[in-house]
Amino acid sequence: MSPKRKKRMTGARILYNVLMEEGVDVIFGYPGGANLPFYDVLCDSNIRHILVRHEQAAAHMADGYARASGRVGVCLATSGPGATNLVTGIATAYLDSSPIVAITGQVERRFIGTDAFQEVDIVGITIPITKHNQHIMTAGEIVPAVKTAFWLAKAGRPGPVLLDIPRDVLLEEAVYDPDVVVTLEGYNPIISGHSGQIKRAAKLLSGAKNPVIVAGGGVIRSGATDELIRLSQLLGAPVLTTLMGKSAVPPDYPYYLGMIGMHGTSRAMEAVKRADVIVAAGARFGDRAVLSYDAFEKMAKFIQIDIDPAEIEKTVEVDIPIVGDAGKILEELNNRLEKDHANDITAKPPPTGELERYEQTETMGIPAAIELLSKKNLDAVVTTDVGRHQIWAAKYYQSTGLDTGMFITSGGLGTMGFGLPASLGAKVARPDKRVILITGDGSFMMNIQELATSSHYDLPVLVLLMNDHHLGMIRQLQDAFYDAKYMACEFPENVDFVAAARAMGLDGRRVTSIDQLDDAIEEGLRSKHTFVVECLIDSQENIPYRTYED
Ligand SMILES: Cc1ncc(C[n+]2csc(CCOP(=O)(O)OP(=O)(O)O)c2C)c(N)n1
Repeated sequence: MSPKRKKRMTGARILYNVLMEEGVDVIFGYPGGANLPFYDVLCDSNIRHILVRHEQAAAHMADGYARASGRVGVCLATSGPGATNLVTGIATAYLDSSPIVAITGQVERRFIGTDAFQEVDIVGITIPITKHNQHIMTAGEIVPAVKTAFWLAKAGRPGPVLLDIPRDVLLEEAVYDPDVVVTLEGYNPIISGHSGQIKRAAKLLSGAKNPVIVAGGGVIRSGATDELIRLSQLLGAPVLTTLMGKSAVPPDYPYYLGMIGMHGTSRAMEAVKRADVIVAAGARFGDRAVLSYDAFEKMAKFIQIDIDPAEIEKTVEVDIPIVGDAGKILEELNNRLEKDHANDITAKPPPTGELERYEQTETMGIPAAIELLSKKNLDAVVTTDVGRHQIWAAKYYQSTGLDTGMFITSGGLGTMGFGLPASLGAKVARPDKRVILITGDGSFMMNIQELATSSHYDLPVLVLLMNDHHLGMIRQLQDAFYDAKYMACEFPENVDFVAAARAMGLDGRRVTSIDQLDDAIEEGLRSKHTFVVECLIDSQENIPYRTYED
């Protein structure tokens, strides 16, 4: 069915046509009374629909799809509880700057404001967690609203947009005009950096003794890796990343020193402390990355590159702010350095020594399991959940098969339950790639129902489940800060995750020692379906936390 141009049709049909025009090939959704008119159109359409088992998962799938493909992910829910179930997924995408469009059904216009059945003000609820949201009150508004939504989701700093459409707007007729041009006066994201600031930055860097580069998620979103590496090589500057910046540079890049911050490597933190100039690209100096704002500010001169002017100096005083696209600015900065300062800079050789490695032991611990998987150097997209396993994965998953942007994690909101649906969204986006999920028993349970979605649509993911029968991160915090008084952090051994996978048409293997793990992973890699490798973790090894002083 190809979209018809300039004809009268229902709002639902208009919505379908404009989504087609925007190149949407898949929607992650769940039906209800308020969005059924749209499902009626989707019934025999060219847009693939993935029926999830919980709307939260639809939002995470759209997010995983967006991160793995660089395209806009789309999720769909009904009014009321369907819409509120999307909220955690929308907030997750917002905090990690992931472009998704969420479409919600709404009660009919005449009922709005009457506390009608399944009425909720989802536009009001999502104001602080969307880049933009909108009530669509007539069918004639659908085309400009959808075009605006897709443009805004991707323009400048990416993020989620929500469109709320009453049921009767989907049913009423209007003229479909696909040629409507949308312009947003006043919203013009700055792409190229200010040339004067770039000149100043080049001058500062050319005189720096120990420049370092911190790469955040913005480097990945902007595709700035090549220019970042070029800058690092021009200066001989170490590259450090934030959690969101992991996979911005290849793990075997000789100047790469790992992650900074609370869970960073010693070498990265030493490099930061030695630095006289720090270039932060697409990194927002979050509290977990910086550790001590006071100490951080005194350390070095800062050059901050960010597409979002709101991020400049939000937390750290900056000497040279440059607003714009990270890739574009780094390119301009590199050109400037080569043109004006070629004789002033001598690139330092790459730092010697190994990236922090985990010494593998016989114990079935999380880092040992992750290192074993990492050493296989698989060409894979890796997603994680939230907890100790996430941090171990960020530290020790250093596979050379990890492409830029293919480490997908909930860094900003820290959403347990993100991993499984995000991995399925990533698999939909990248069927050519193997997808691996590293998760914990707490997080996995939060969206475990999506194993049924994986089974239904045959979306294979290798799941490495670290079952320590604990909310390990909580246990660790109680260990460190509450005199080891453990409360509400232990789960009894009453869930057989392999059996749960089998109950949903999949398979898996439970392993109790590290020497069984390799076999189980290999079996999972051979499987054509999602395979759960449940590792019974016998240690309560804490992740290293560092303070600024460490
Ligand atoms: C939705 C949600 N609720 C609560 C938390 C707080 N929290 C952070 S980590 C964690 C424990 C995670 O446990 P698990 O998934 O088993 O991972 P582990 O730490 O054991 O590796 C909790 C409860 C959170 N991040 N997200």
